[in-house]
Amino acid sequence: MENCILICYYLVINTKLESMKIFSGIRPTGDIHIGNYIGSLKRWVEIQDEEDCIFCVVDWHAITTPYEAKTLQKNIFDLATTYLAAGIDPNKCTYFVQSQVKEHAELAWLLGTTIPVGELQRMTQFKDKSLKHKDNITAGLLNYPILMAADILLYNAEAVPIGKDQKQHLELTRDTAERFNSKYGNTFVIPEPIIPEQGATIMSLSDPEKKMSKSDNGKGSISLFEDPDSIMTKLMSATTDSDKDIRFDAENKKGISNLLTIYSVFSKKSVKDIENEFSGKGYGDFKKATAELLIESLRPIREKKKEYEKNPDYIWSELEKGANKARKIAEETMKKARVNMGLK
Ligand code: AQP
Repeated sequence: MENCILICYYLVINTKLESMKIFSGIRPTGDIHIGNYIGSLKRWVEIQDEEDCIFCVVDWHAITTPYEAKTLQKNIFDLATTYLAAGIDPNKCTYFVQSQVKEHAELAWLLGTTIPVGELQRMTQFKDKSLKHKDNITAGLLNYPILMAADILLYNAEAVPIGKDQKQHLELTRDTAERFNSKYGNTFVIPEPIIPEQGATIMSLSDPEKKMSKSDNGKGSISLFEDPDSIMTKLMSATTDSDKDIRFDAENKKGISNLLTIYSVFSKKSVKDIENEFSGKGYGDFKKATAELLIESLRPIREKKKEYEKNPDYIWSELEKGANKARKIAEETMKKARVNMGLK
């Protein structure tokens, strides 16, 4: 019995010692889509048991593109509720809203003094979003990756679960930390990206050349809370090709390959098995089956969200507790960064 207690104690301690520090966040810019879910949130839920995770609603990032001040708090609440509905457990991780921990802004300022403007101007997301929001190319949009670097480095994160579209920003975070450490002395941990093997970029259903995106919430994107009829309509009208084979070919059959990826992630079946299952069947059958699978897979998340929405006090109080926990870590890192830079 005593031995058993000792072994259990050893396992708990050892698991804790070996757990990795993880940070990740999503912008509260509207209902998240299945791409955000597959690229990040789903992975967060899977790793929260083993790793030391910090999951954030990154509201300061949301204001870098045009938004409505009147609906921002609602979007923050919706995203915080979505995290829990998808399976994030605030007892297993730290869960909070970015703007409640002011150290994110302070560190972003300090890091900004070390990053050449050219590096920021080269970011693909800056270029894409500048084209999309031609009348609103702000310094905030340019500086987005500095704030993202601060988010990650404040918590000594060793790994960051992201979709492929954020890989370049993570590389900039790594370069920033390395440059800072070599100039001012060892201060920051160098983080690694965690990019899903499957679904690193879910493409738009209407234009499989483009990634699925929240701001493109028309026919191309499926929200986690999309109603079943709409899921069916969007899937049935998804852009495919003139061929007949249900076969994965990311180069020549982007639309069908995207649907195969989605089907595979939600069914947990391999792409090969799905190809065999649908061999000889038409695109219409496969699209209908994908829609039905999505409707059933998203149903529990939709139902849980409705339950959580009835209890906003719980959501806000968990976020506040999380912010208090996050602030303690952030303050420690800031002290080190300030001193190393010669500030008080
Ligand atoms: N299409 C995608 N496939 C896989 N992963 C994706 N992510 C975004 N789009 C896809 C991942 O989702 C996480 C949260 O993204 P975000 O909201 O913080 O920022 P984003 O990349 O700008 O997402 P959107 O959907 O394109 O939003 P909008 O339209 O508001 O800009 C990140 O890990 C991202 O990689």
